[in-house]
Amino acid sequence: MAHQWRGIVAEYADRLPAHVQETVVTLGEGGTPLVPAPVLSDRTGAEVFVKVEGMNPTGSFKDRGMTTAISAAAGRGAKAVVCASTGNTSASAAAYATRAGMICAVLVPDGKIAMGKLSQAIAHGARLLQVDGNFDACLVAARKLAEAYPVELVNSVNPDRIEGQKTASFEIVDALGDAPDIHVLPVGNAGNITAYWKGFREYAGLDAGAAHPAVATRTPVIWGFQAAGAAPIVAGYPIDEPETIATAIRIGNPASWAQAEDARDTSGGLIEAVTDEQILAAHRVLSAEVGVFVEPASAAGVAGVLALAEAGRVPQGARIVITVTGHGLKDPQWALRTPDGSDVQPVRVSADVVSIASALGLD
Ligand code: AN7
Repeated sequence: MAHQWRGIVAEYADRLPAHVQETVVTLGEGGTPLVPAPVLSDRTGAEVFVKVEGMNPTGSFKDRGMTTAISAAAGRGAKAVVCASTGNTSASAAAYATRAGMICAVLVPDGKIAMGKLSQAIAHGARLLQVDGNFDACLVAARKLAEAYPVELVNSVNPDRIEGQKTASFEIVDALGDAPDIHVLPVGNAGNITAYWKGFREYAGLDAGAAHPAVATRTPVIWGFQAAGAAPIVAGYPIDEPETIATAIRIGNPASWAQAEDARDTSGGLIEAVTDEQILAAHRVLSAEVGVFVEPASAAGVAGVLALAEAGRVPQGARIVITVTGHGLKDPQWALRTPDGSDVQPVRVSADVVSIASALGLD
């Protein structure tokens, strides 16, 4: 049999802590495609790739951190885990906890998570509670629950999550031969930007990577993008009532705020905001022109790069990797709406070839 990708814990064993490797709980996460995006290169004057994290087992990047967090919990003999979630963390936690034979409790903001994610958490047997409050309130409650009761917290404030998620940076460097000039990603609770920065630094022989031969000669500049209605890091203060159609990043008080600022400042990067309109326009470019279907939050990075390109702020010829974080099937309704907000209606035809050819304009 040809070599099959074994999941990030086995593939990057030498770069991950020993305690996540004793009882490995994996669904084969990682090894996701790094896809050249010539359409985005043309529009920006840069050389653009997208790292398609929707290709993970539950359809988002969260699986990288969940294999490590659940493996560590399993190694300690944990029986139950809890997370707060805008959707993807709950889908991933539910799948990995089920795999490990653990109970998984998830706290989600009432009515504000995409249907695909809700159905995943339920399908995988999570004890799902819709909380009367937003994500930030859910996270406060999840933390308190984990402090007072025998359940482990698997949000990205759990350092094992960051360890797993940093492997996306390793894969990018392994694929390109060195770090890109600029790495771009959406920012919500800010765990992923923290993890990418850690991974890029370690692969460049910095921090914990000093014990290993350096794989990259440099670290990239980090660009993060928040949704305009949920952009606390851009504003400089928490947003009490965050609002955006990109429900995955509808977060007003990110847990890893300071780490995100460190990634931005140490890398010489930026964290800026994109509007819902810019997010939906980028979503359409990705699906209709690049061939990659993502959920709205995942388009925030592309929206940001396109906005900066229009403003003449993208360095020409730079190699840019944009992480698109979650699959379009999580939240598919956005594809069925035209830019002016009306519903897309499929064309109906009778089952004869002449009508079909005529409807296709082939006659
Ligand atoms: C598709 O699932 O916070 O900045 O609870 O689902 O690491 O939070 C999801 C976040 C980007 C932001 N893209 O990442 C959750 C949750 C997608 C996401 C983010 C999320 P972070």
